[in-house]
Amino acid sequence: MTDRAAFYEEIGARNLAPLWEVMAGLITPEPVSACRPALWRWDEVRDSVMQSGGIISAEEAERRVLVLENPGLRGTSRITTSLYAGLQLVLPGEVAPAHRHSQSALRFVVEGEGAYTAVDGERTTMAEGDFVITPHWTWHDHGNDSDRPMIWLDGLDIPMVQFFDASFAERLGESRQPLSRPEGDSLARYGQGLLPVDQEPGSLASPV
Ligand code: 1HN
Repeated sequence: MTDRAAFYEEIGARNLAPLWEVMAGLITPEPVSACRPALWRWDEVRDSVMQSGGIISAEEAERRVLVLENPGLRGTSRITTSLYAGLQLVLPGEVAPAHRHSQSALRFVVEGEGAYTAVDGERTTMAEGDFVITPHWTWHDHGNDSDRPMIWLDGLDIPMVQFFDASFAERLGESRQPLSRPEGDSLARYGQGLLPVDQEPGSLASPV
């Protein structure tokens, strides 16, 4: 064994490592990413998402989602180094039970009409093209009382929250959260882009 190898072994036992062996890989002249360009074709993806409906229920899965996993990041549930994305299916009559977590979510409705998501005590009925935000630590559940499947794209900041070891979550223990506001309340209150004069900020997240 060379002097260096012996030294590395010795300091390794003290949880020390020589920077000079790894420095060029740490501080690169240009950004280095394991993330690869990838394309998901809707006809293939839709076929797989619909098949998942016969494999598991939304209730059992908690969230029946096929994760869009970057080919350079397989096994990490990431579409990019910093972002999670997946396609979620809620079939007619199904409920995805209420929970909340430190991660924030956004959703783009891709297919369907008439399913709802409930966020923080308010239900929103969704249709293709809608954009819904679910701020961190807000209770949320989804249900489909329509007669058509609904599919949407979920985007979450899971890798960023993981990076800071800040992931925590809670299940409500009931499928649907209690509703405290009528549908449309958020739009009526904040949809003009102005806050009511007496508004007390309840959290750092947008109330919309
Ligand atoms: C989540 O809460 C949803 O609420 C979707 O619809 C995808 C992926 C990982 C962790 C939580 C949802 C999720 C998720």
